[in-house]
Amino acid sequence: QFAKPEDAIHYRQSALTVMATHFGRIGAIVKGERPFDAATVQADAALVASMSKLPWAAFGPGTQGGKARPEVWSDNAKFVQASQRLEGDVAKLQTAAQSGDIAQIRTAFGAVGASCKNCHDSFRAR
Ligand code: ASC
Repeated sequence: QFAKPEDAIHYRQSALTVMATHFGRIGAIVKGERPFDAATVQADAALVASMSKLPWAAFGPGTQGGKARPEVWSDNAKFVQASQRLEGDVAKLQTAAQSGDIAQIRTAFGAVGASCKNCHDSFRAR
């Protein structure tokens, strides 16, 4: 799937970067730093949802490196579980975005942020 481990690392970092960029744009709205616009939040949430599916296939055997801790591979079931928690929370963020209700979006945004942090705490090097 990836010719070299570096290609997998580049791919997963890129997917996570795009995801974080669009998540951050929702964050700016949730924090009141940018005006609320439902269509913009929906577009960003849809991108976050799409991107959230991509990184995990690029953490295959032999692709250790980047900021990934060895636990990604040695405790893989927990890593997979953390990625699935994120995907579930992101799906809820997308539903909230479609509702157009800023309070729902804010709550769902917080849950996604907690999922990001949950995985980073165990699996990303500091
Ligand atoms: C972000 C981002 C993350 C998460 C995390 C939440 O905007 O880039 O990695 O939120 O900081 O705790």
